Amino acid sequence: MIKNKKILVVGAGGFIGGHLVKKLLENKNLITAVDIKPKEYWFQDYENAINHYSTDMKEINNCRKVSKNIDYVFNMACNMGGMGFIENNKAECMQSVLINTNLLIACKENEIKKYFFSSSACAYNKSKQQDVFVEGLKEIDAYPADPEDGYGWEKLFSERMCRHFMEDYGIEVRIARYHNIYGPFGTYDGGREKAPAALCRKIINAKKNDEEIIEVWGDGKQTRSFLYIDDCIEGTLRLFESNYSEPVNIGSDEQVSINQMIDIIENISQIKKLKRDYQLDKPKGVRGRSSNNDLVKKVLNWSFKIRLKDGLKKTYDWMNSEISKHGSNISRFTKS
Ligand code: GKE
Repeated sequence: MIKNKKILVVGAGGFIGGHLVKKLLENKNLITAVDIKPKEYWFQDYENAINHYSTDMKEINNCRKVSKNIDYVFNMACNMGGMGFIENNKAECMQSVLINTNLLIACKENEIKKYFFSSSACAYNKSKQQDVFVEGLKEIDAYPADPEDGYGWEKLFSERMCRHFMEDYGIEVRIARYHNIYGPFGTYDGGREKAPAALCRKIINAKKNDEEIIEVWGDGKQTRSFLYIDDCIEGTLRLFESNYSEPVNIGSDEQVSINQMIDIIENISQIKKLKRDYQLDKPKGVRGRSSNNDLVKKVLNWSFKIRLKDGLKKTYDWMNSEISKHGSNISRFTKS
């Protein structure tokens, strides 16, 4: 594991960024933590980071300032969320290209040695994702290019920007395509939440209010795979320390339908089976998606360990305690 290095984490106030900073601090690294959100809205508190900045990294001079005298950079920052956000905020999502581009320019000027970019399964060609229980996406399935509108194009374009900064200027880049990461200390309400947290919230509230029905986006048959945050961080750090500089999946190949995920969460909550109001007009994204992990096993000897039912239990329990603390009031995890 990386130790005693000066590391800049951009997006440190967010879900994956927050868990990454925690892990890097445990390994005695000197962290500069940056996020656009004001510090009181950061998802995790870590006083022992050496610098905290709340600043807009779409501005190149902010990128220049925070990347001075740094060894490694992790770009975990983008304006994103679940399908409910990215389908309705395409221009907002595309502007994250300014963060990655300006950060790379600043890294070149400040002679940064190694750079991580958090890409996404949304970069994959949509034609490979039109059925339920599809074959897992292989890294080559990103081309010919037909990614998720807005957000997916930003991720794919930014992957290529990283590659050309490596080819032309020698910055070592590492690129992970994340497949729907979930877990505690993530968004669970307010519009940016992804399906695991959204459905945990709906079932927690149905139990609390003794309701018998929950709203489900789509017909519930659509399929996904979901990766627990601890596996995501372990895979991210193993990729960063490897010599592999092409995009690679960091995901689970445990593909389930949304209905099956709801069954798992109902079992966790020990609630009687709920009626499901299928809302076909709500944002659905692709019909089916999963991660093919052949390449990541080959190049990193990594595979996910935490099964969906176990990761959902940890997530559900954390959310249950959060919701009893905050109720329906705005918390840092529900701000839109
Ligand atoms: N968010 C949400 N909320 N999704 C729901 C809900 C709900 O209450 N009920 C059912 N779904 C369904 C969605 O309609 C979609 O078909 C599926 O769950 C997954 O939705 P999601 O977790 O919001 O996002 P996606 O997996 O479609 O896409 C996400 O993929 C990630 C990478 O794997 C993106 O939104 C990004 O968060 C990211 O690229």
